[in-house]
Amino acid sequence: MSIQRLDVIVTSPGRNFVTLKITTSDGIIGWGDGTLNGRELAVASYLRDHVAPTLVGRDESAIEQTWQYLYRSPYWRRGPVTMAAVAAVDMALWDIAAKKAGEPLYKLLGGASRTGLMAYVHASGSTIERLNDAVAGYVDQGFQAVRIQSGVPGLGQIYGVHDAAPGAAYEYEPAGRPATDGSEPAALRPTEETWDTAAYLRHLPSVFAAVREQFGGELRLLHDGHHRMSPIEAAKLAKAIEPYDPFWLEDCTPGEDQAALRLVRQHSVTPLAIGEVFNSVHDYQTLITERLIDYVRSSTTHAGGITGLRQIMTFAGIYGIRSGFHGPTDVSPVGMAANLHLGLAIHNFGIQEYMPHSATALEVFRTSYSVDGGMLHPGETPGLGVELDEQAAAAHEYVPAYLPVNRLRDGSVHDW
Ligand code: KDG
Ligand code: MG
Repeated sequence: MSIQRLDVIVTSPGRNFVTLKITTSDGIIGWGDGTLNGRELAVASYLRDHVAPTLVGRDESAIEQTWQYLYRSPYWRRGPVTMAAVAAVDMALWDIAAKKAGEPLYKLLGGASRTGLMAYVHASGSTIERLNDAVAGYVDQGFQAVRIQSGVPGLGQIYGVHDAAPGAAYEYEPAGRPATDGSEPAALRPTEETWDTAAYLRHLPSVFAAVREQFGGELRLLHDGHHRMSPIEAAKLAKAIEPYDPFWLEDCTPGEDQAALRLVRQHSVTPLAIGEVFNSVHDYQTLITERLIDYVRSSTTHAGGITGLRQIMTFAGIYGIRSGFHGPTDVSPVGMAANLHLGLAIHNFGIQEYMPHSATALEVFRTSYSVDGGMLHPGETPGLGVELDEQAAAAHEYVPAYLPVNRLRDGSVHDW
C-alpha cells in the first residue's frame, strides 16, 4: 500500500487552520495539523508545492523514514514553517497506521502510562477581582491547575488578558484581522499593544498573593511571561513569586537565548517551562543537559509531529524533565489529539494546556477526546480520533489574521 494523494485544506471556522489530508491507495485517510498562527499560507504552500509531490507513491507505514527524509533531504533544516509541514505529514501517517491497526494511536506509542492527563486552563481578568472570578469558575468545574494572567495598572490590552462576559465561555484568540489604513496600495497592519516590564514586575506578585489567598495552597498556579523579560528581570520575578508556590513560570525570557535561564536558576527555585516557539530537539540541548527547565512546552504541531516531539521527550526523560505541551486554540483539534495520545503514552508527562476550541471550529473538526473533572483523555476511536468535515470546512474561507505587535512606551518594538 502507498500514499496516493495529499490535499492541503485551509479553513477558517473562527480562526485559520492548515490541515493535511493523506489518502492511501487502499482508501484510508489520515489527518495532520500544520497550523502556524499568522503564517498559515507559508506552511500550506510548503506542503502543497514542495512536500506533496515527493511523497506520492511512498510506503505510508515508513513513518520514521519519511520524517528523516523530510527533515534531512531539503538541506534547509528546522524552522517553524518546515517543522509544521513535517508535523502535518507525521501526524497523518500515524493516524493512518493506528486506523489500520484499529487502535487509538496511544496504543501504538507504547500504550497508556496513566488513566488521564491533568489539564490546565487559562483564567484571566483585567483586574484581580475579575481574574479571581474566572479562577472560581474553573475550580467549580473541577480543574486543578489554572494559568493566571491579569491586567497591569496603567497598561491597556496585554498578552493573555481578556475579560469573559459574565456567564460566557472564555475564548482565547490573540490573532486578529489586520487593520487597513485606506492607503494605496492597501497596507495591512497587525494590531499594536504597549508594554512596560517594570510596571508588570511591580504588579504580578500581588496577583499571585490574591489568588493564593482566595483559593488556598492546593490549586496549581501557572503564569506565562511570553518572552518579555531580560534574564535579570526574569530572575527577579521568579524570586518574587516563589512564596506563592507557582507550578511554573513560562517563557520568562526570549526563547532563542537558552543560556538566559542560567541566571534565573541561580536566583530562584520557581519551576520553569519554555519551548512553544521551538521546533526541534536541538533548541532544547542546553536547557535539558544543564537542567535549566522543568517542563517542555512544545506541541506536536510545531515540533515535527509525534515523531519530533517524542524525540524531545525521550531526551528530556533522561534528565527527569516533564511535558507541558502547548495546547492553545491555534493548535487545531488534530494537533491537540496528537498531543493527548503522546502525553498518555510517555512516562514523563507533566501537565497539558487545554483551551477549548470554539463551537464553530468543532463543527469542522469532529473530535473524540474528552475533558472530565480537569482530566483529559484522547478517547478510544482508532487513529487520532479527529475527522475533518470537508463540506463544513469549505464554508469558512481563509481570512488574513496576525498576532499583535508589542511596543515599549518609547515606541521601540518589544517581544509580544
Ligand atoms: O500563537 C501564539 C499562541 O499560541 C501563544 O500566544 C499561546 O503563549 C501561549 C500559550 O501559552 O498558550
Ligand atoms: Mg505561552
